[in-house]
Amino acid sequence: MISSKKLLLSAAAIAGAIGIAAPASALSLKSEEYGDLFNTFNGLVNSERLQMEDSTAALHELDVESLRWDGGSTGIDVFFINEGAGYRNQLFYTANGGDLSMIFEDISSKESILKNHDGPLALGDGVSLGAFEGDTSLDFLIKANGHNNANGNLYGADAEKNADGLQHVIAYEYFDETTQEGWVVMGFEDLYGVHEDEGGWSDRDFNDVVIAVRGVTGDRLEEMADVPEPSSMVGLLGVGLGMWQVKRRRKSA
Ligand SMILES: [Ca+2]
Ligand SMILES: [Ca+2]
Repeated sequence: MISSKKLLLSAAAIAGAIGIAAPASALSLKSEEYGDLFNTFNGLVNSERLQMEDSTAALHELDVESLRWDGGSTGIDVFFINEGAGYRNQLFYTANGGDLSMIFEDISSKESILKNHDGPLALGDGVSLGAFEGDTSLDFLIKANGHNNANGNLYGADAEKNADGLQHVIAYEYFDETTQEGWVVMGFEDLYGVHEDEGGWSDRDFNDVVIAVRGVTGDRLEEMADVPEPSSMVGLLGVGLGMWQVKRRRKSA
């Protein structure tokens, strides 16, 4: 009989041999130390579109291009919250614009909004990226359907670098009063182009990959002056910002 340890070792060896990341399930946001955080974050994910309403005043939208390591001694942990994707997306990060490092090789799950019977992730699975040195800017990117298509589009925080020139990432800050820790909840859109209402093929729902990240901070959007409105965010925002949008539209009409 083969011991479970041997099985794990051989799985890791196979993963290494064919060049994919080892199974990414070292951490779980459902474990006791995190209290109810998984449910809190998962509750922000609507099955149709990612909507994060600022009802608790704990959520602030962040400028996704400003994300950086918060300098904490525990490093950065990334947790998978949910996916509403037909694609099997991959998640990467870069530090200070360096090489892409993989976080999740196949973001699909038996438990997610758009389930996959052979999806490898459990909701809440997490990976530790470790700590960094000095000021470290971080970009989180998805490769659309990357598990099935090595040439899938990469979508990160810098919209100009995305194939369609649109923003594919949103980020919200969440402060957990229980643990006194800051989190960033991020949603990604995996479809190319503008919304179908504008003649495109995308639903722009930003729930194709949803993650929660500990150890990262960023600049709040509402505190930034002279920032051009990311037009791609129309319809994604909570009630407060939605109203702001309506006002802007009226102004410009
Ligand atoms: Ca899926
Ligand atoms: Ca989508």
